[in-house]
Amino acid sequence: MPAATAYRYCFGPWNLSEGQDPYGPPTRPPQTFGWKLQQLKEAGFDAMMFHDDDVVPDIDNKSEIQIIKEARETGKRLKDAGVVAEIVAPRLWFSPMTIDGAYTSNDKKCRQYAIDRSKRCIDIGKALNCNLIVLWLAREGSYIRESKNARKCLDYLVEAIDALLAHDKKARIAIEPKPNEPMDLAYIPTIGHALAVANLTSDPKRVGCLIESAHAILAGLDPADEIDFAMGFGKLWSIHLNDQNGLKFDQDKPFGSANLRVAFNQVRALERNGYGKKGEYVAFDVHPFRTTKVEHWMRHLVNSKRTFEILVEKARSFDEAKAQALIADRNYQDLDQYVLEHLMGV
Ligand code: XUL
Ligand code: MN
Repeated sequence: MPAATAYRYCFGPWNLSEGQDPYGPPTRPPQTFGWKLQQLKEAGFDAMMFHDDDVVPDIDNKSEIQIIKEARETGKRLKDAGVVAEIVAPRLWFSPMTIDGAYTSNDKKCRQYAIDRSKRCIDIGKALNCNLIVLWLAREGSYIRESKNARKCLDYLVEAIDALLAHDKKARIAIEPKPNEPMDLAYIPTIGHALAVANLTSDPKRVGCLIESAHAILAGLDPADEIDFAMGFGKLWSIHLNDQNGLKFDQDKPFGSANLRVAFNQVRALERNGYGKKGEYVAFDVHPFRTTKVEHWMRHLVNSKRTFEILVEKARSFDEAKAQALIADRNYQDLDQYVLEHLMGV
């Protein structure tokens, strides 16, 4: 039997969010990067994931030299703390230049802004000793179909990714699909789309994907099947585990919070494919509930990690022989019940 994976864990500064939503202001005061780093260490996490402007705030108003200088300073703080930078993602959805999309904006100047900003993001990654760049393609889609030419937008996406691959021969790009929000519909809604786009680029080996549980659920898919699919191509380079109660806004609930069985199947899929054995991290893209008090600010992360670890035990203690016998007998009724009782601990 292959050795069991010893998982390593990650979250981002944005996962210690302050509680604002479209209907109300923050409910917790902002905290410094140093405080977040200390929380991460104390809770036994190994790595931090970043947006470019988590590392260099106000990035659009800084020179390339200043950006690298600040990124190196953060790199040193991480090194001193013994924390790895797992990924860096360009925040391509905030600027006035990305109102109508980033790489797929109808305005050439805006498309160029998005490419230039993404190149700076790769430079920041380098300064943090991190070559994995995540693209959550937030505004690459449309509100109404007639506003954009989806065929042209596919070309724009490939051109942008090619420009990033050429900027740094060591950079790897992981596309994080999401079917909607903020757009009505996004151009890269699923892992199948992400991997198909990877194949159109100049160096498909360097383009993979990141699965987020909630995003797969919003696409009407089971995240476990998305994991098996991506890992069949050797392309799952990071994962954002969380949960989602049905088809509504992106909830980023604690892992397993809405559907423990769906969470269990994600863990089984990660286990059977050997996720983590090539150094991939388990990241939790979860947010505290708006009601969370300051003194409970880390609970959603600590609890998600604990649920994951318990489900790893559940996946390892699942009686495969019993399951296989039920499968051979096409007795999926009792297989279903066995899964429920295994999860209930009876
Ligand atoms: C948005 C989302 C992002 C990405 C990183 O739904 O998940 O936080 O993970 O840009
Ligand atoms: Mn995410």
